[in-house]
Parts: sequence; structure tokens; C-alpha cells
Amino acid sequence: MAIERTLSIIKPDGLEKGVIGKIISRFEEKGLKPVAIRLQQLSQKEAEGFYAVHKARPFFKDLVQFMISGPVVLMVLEGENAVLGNRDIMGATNPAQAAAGTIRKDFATSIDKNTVHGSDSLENAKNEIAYFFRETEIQPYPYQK
Ligand code: IDP
Ligand code: MG
Repeated sequence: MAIERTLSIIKPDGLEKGVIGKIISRFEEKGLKPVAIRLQQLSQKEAEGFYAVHKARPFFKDLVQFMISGPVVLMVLEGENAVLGNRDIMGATNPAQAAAGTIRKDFATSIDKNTVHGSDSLENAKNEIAYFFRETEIQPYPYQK
């Protein structure tokens, strides 16, 4: 396996519930290190651009409205197998179907308010990271395994 980077977002419901620290702990416990972190209120344009791939889906408008309903935490996670590893830690899109011990099982309330975003492929991770972060904002740790 290789060291990868992936984009993680703690969505507005995660901030409303006050579980930023608990969520970041889960990544750290599994060897995914946050190498960039920023709290941000997304504009409608930013949210629409980020989720452009879902533009034609019936839930697109609600998804964008939810993502701009409050600030989010944008993070780059770095570690072995980070892209799929993060997806495992997150759990299924619908929290009702998420496995025990996953973030979505433990913190999310519905498929709309599912607490976290994570890139779903290495290629998408590269594009999503570049959408929110300049390379100079990313700080790799000197003690990455
Ligand atoms: P993912 O976040 O697990 O990668 P995607 O299929 O990429 O799931 O969908 C992006 C986001 O859109 C989901 O996290 C969820 O918030 C929302 N979403 C996906 N499917 C539905 C749906 O059927 N109803 C409402 N919202 C949905
Ligand atoms: Mg997705």
C-alpha cells in the first residue's frame, strides 16, 4: 500500500453536534493524519462547484443548501491507503446502513445529514484537495510511517 492523501469534510451537522474532536480522533487512531485543516463557511457557488458531479440528482439543491447551512471543517488526511481507509472509517452514505463503529453510524442522523464527506477515488481526491487547498497549505508530518 502507498501513502495517499484524501479530502475529508466535517459537514455542518458535525459542527452543530460538537463532534469535530471525536471525528478527528477516529482518523488519528487509524493512522490518518490531518496535514491541512481549515474551518470555512462555504458559499453557494463553492458548494455547487464541489458537488457538480451530482448536479442532475434530485437531492442536489438540498445537498448544497445543507452544506452552506453552517461552517464546515475541510481537511486533507494523509496515510497508508488513505482514500479507501477514510471511506471505511466514515461508513455507508446512509447512516441506517452504516457498519457499527463508523462515524456515520455513531454521529449521523440521516442520508442528508451524514456528518462527513470523503473522496471516493485517488483521482477525485487529488481534484477535491486542489479545489480547497493550495499545496503550500498542506504540511506533511516528518514522522509519517
Ligand atoms: P458519499 O458522500 O457517501 O460519497 P454520494 O453518493 O457521493 O455519497 O452523495 C453525496 C452526498 O449527497 C451524500 O453524502 C449525501 O449527503 C447526499 N445524498 C446522496 N444520496 C442521497 C439521497 O438519496 N437523498 C438525499 N441525499 C443524498
Ligand atoms: Mg461521494
